[in-house]
Amino acid sequence: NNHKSDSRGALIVLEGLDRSGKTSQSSRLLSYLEGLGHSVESWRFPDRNTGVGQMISSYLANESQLDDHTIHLLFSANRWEKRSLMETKLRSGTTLIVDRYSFSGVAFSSAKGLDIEWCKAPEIGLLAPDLVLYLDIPPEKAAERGGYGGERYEQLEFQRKVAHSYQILRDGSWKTVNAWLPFDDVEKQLREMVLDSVTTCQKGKSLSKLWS
Ligand code: NYM
Repeated sequence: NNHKSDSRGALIVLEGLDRSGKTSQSSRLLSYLEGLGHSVESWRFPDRNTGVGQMISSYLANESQLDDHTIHLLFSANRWEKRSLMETKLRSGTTLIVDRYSFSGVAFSSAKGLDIEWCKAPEIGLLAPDLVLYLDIPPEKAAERGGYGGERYEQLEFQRKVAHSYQILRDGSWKTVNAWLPFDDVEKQLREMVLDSVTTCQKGKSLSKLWS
């Protein structure tokens, strides 16, 4: 194989509780990498723009009721419907900063009591991230930030369970950042980690699949 053709964009995922700062940090990272001249896009899951995404959105808004397993599979399907575009973008050299991914899927559903292995199963075969950034914040501190909307899951008691699920899911490859530090400090730490991953993927790194 020609190693030059292995150069690609990085798949970077931000995970964390609601109100941990993922969305704001994602957009900062996007501008940062753009400023350095990289090809980069900001994505998020759930992607509410697809048909499946609209079903998810109405569930989250409490406008529809779904069995816990059913909504879990919809979240997963929402990632599967974007999988091939994701691969095309990465191979064409575009870095993707993704706000939530399979780990949110497993963390939130298993926090409801679903079996963790069952939750992971539909994620098998999706692209594995090159970097998972965990924005770590105690649930109480996240709740103090206010701004929980009226959506499902946005309650302190449930967020505590999600935090516990994330703890079980986290492995040594995740990079954890203390997300209750001042925003600029968090941003600075994230920049370094992201740049490192982008450089590694540029040099050539094979794409792998979940769940590894
Ligand atoms: N969520 C998100 C899940 O329960 N499963 C998933 O697979 C994903 C991607 O949706 N509280 C939950 C976490 C959030 C909610 O996400 C909406 P956001 O980032 O607030 O739009």
